[in-house]
Amino acid sequence: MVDPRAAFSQAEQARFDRDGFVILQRFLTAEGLSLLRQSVDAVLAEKDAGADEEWIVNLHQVLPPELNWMWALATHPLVLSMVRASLGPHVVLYASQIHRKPPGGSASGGGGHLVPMHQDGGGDVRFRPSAQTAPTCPITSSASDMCSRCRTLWLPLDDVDASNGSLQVLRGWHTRGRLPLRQIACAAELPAAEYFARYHVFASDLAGITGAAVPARRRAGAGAGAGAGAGAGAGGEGGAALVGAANGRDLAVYRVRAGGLAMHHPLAPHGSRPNTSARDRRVLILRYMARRGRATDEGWARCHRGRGWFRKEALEAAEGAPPPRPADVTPRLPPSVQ
Ligand SMILES: O=C(O)CCC(=O)C(=O)O
Repeated sequence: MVDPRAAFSQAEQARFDRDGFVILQRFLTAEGLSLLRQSVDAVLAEKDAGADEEWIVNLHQVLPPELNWMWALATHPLVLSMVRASLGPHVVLYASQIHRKPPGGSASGGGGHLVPMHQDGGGDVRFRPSAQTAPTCPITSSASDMCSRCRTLWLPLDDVDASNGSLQVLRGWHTRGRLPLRQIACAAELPAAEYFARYHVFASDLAGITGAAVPARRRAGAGAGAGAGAGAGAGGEGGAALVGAANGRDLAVYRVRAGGLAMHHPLAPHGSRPNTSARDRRVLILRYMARRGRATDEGWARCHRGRGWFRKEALEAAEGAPPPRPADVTPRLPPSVQ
C-alpha cells in the first residue's frame, strides 16, 4: 500500500517543528491509492443517508478484521515513525475519519463546509490520570499542555489545492500555545457554530489575522499559486502554497497529490474552505496521541452504516498490532436517544 521510496527524514521532522505541519508528496503506491479510493467509495455508497460524509469516524473500530484497511494504514511503520518522532515510542490511535467535500460549483458556494480556523485537541479528549502521573487535561493552557501531545495525519485521495477545499494552516503558529476561542458575533453564525461544536471543533480567535485583508503573495520556490492545480508542480515548501502573510506569519494551503500525506500539530490553527471545483476531495484523517494516561472521550461518533453510535476508544497503535474486533468497542447510544 505504501510506496517503498516514501520516507520521513530528519529534515522533514525539522520542517514540522518549524512550521507545525509537513507534507510528503509521495506516500501511497498507485495500487494503494486505488484500493483506498475503492474502499472509501464503497463506504460512501453504503452509508446511512443521515451520516455526514465529512464526519465518517472510527471505521477502524467496525471494519471486519481481515478487511480493516484503516487499521492497516494507521499501523504502517512509516506512519508510526512519523508520529513517534514527536510523540515518543508509545502512541495510540484515538480517531480515524473520512472527510469528503464533494465537487460543488462556486455558484452554490461549493461542496462541504467551511471548516473554521481552529486548533485540535483542546476539548475532545479527556485524560484520566493513570496510576503514575497524568493530570486531567485542561481545555485551555499553554503550548506545553498535554493536548499538544496529539498528531493528525491527513491523507488526500484526490489531488488537493485551494480550489477543492484543501487544508490551510497558519505556518509556525503552533508555537503560540492555545489561542482564545472566537465568540459568535451574530445569530446567523449560530448554525455553523452548533454544527462544528457537535464535532468538538471550536473556531480560534485570530482577530483580523486571516481573511480578505491578507494580501495574496507567493514565495520563491513555493510553486504555482493557491488557485493552480495540484499537478502544476508541488515544489518549494514541501507542497504548501503560501497565499498570505500577516504579522510576519504565513497562511499556507496544502497542495498535495493524491496519495501524499501531511501531518499537523494540534496547536497549528487550520481549517478549509468548501470545494468550489469540479473535482472530488476525499481525505482520510488519523489522529494519534502519546500514551501516558488512559484516554476517554465523552463525545460520540456516528457509525457509517447508521446502525448505532460508537464510543471513541484510544487503541495502542503498533506495527503488526491486530485490528480491533467490533466486539472490542462498546456501542452505546448517545444521551439524547437513550
Ligand atoms: O480536512 C479538513 O477540512 C479539516 C480537517 C481538520 O480540521 C483536522 O484534520 O484536524
